[in-house]
Amino acid sequence: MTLLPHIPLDPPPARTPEEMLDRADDFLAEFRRRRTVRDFSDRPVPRAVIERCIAAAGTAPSGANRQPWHFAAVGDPEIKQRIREAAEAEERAFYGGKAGDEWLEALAPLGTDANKPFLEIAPWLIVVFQQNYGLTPEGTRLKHYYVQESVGIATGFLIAALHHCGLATLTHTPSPMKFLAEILGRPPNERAVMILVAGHPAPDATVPDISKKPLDAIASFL
Ligand code: IYR
Repeated sequence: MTLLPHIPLDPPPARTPEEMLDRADDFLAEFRRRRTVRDFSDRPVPRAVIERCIAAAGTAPSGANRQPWHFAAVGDPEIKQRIREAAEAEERAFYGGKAGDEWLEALAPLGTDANKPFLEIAPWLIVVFQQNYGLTPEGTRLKHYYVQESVGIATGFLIAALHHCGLATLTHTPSPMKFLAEILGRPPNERAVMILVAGHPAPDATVPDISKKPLDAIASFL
């Protein structure tokens, strides 16, 4: 492979320390309001909004810039119904004991169970796939690097973009989730990693009263 042409950086506008702090504070305040939501409204969300948010996710850094992700955005009620049925079947086994006592105890404070009505109520299910290797149209394999890390970063961008638009999200991980690639007809190099449920929260949505670790518990400065 040959070196790509290198072009001048289009830099973000330079900020004074005060401006940086203001912007960091605003960003922190915006993201402190992000909550994982399980009560969704069926109020529609324009496809164009979801398209832009996925495009934002696609700007994420990735190993060797291989961009090892695919986002399948499902708005079709029949496909959502099939996903709900398959996910609830897995979840009934999970909550019925497969998860093990320790895991179920960890989840008990959150009040989750095998019922996943949001999979049909929310306007969009964005199924995040990781591509373990690339496949050219001719069927040749291309090696991908740091796939989990790259897809994790891109998914973080997606959650941030949706939140920035005023939408609620839920990172839902039915386990196992092989059924997603089958229902959505994805190729053999892809594996579903989560369903990102996206939409407006229900007007009466509630969330568990959790707290986040303080800065000194998550960071050290040296
Ligand atoms: N997949 C289940 C269980 C679940 C697991 C974890 I870890 C959570 O933080 C929340 C739920 C479900 O989605 O209900």
